[in-house]
Amino acid sequence: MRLLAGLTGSDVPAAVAVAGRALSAEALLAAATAVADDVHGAATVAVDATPTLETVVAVTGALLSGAAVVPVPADAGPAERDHILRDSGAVLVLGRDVPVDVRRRSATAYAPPAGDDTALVMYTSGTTGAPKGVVLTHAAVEAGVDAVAEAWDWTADDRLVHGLPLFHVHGLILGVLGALRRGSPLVHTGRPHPARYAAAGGTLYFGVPTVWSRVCAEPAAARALRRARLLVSGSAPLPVPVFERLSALSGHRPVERYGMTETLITVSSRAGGERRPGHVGVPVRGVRTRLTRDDGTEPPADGETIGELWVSGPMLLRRYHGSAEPPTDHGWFRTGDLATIGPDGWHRIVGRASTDLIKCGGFRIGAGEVEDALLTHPAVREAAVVGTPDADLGEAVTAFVVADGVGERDLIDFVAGHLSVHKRPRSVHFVDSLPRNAMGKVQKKRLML
Ligand code: MCA
Ligand code: AMP
Repeated sequence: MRLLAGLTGSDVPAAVAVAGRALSAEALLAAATAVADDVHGAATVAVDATPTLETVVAVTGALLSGAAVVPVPADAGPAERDHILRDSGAVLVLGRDVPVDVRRRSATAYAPPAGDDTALVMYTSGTTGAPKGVVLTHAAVEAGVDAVAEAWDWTADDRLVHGLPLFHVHGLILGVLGALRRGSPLVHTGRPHPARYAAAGGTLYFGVPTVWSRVCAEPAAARALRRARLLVSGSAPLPVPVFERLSALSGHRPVERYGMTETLITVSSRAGGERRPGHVGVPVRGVRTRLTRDDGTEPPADGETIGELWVSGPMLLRRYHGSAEPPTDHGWFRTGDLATIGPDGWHRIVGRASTDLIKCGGFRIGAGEVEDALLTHPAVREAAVVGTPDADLGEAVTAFVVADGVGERDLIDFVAGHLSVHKRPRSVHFVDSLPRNAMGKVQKKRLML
């Protein structure tokens, strides 16, 4: 299959290792083909996306069979899991209904899917309601992965290292499918711990800002990365002090890139070019960007005037699953991110238009879904959730609730068990009432003071 070109088309046999267990490219292809034999004919297949070799084999196998793959967060509680399975219409869950045995082998030949066929449906949070399924075609994923490979000079000679979750774009599409397509060996460290990054001996490293900040907190680990070729940061803003400290310790000015589940990576600095702290670079191949003000006009590209960032390109989503509304307007996707563009084309992300999307440790968390979860607890009468600045996580999920007879820990554990662990509030404040305007709408800005 074209998306997995590196598994078959490369002279260098890629190997994948996850948390210490490895498969050669040949063995991965044969084990994945055995999975494809199991699921062949199913239109949509979910994968219990734990950070394991089984997940890599399951996703690869389902893609080989031509199914659309729905990664289910490894830490999802019943409410989130049920929503994803029901909404996507996945008929089975690899890793749960159908066990994945990485020792099996098959040589069945499957016809490659068409570019327009759905490769993945990735669930991601909106400002309100439950997560939505982002439909990504094979052609979009190929274009997205190829564009960053070009920007980062990523070849089969690289050895990619990361330990990111395998249920989002960063860890799964770039971090696994990207490696398989390039034919570069992948070492997934299970969890993104600094010492494991240091020990993995990679040339190319991926991390979210929280990971890079933690790497800097362990200087020996950061220094071990001096042997690498390129460090890449994304999924959330990399604080300038972390950029500077990582540069000083590792000898690498990290490449920063910007993207979304809906658009894949659209803007990046280049391996062969300048890296500017606080900036995410210029559009990757095939991407056009523009800024738009509230009145619909385009602000000047002066590096100072802020507008909402719109993007277009071949890697954008096809649709939200189950929605009749087109996700783009004449090919433009409105990101909801506020940005500036300089006269030299360099982009700076300055914030989000809505306070209701929180980026915690690189995870996108909708305030609305956490509020809805809190409100299902019998003791909670009112709830408002905001993102508050956090030195480690970027933003922390912080809840304000009106409730009787329940403790902070109970509510944190309740959300962790109901939605997913990474969406839990990090703190809960009990208040007598929530600040509301004359219309009765909660005034979140007053909670964030
Ligand atoms: C903690 N734990 C709990 C609870 N509290 N378990 C049950 N109930 C609780 N109440 C457990 C967790 O399961 C976990 O266990 C351990 O405690 C630590 O959890 P946590 O505190 O959440 O982890 P962390 O250390 O704070 O995580 C930081 C992190 C993580 C590793 C940086 O945030 C992360 O992986 N971020 C990556 C997000 C990402 O990939 N985003 C990309 C989105 P155990 O240790 O056993 O697991 S894609 C995107 O944004 C676009 C496309 C882009 O641009 O890339
Ligand atoms: P997600 O859908 O989880 O992929 O989250 C996408 C969001 O992450 C974007 O809309 C941005 O708000 C944020 N994001 C991703 N990369 C960066 C970056 N390099 N700098 C700032 N924000 C980023």
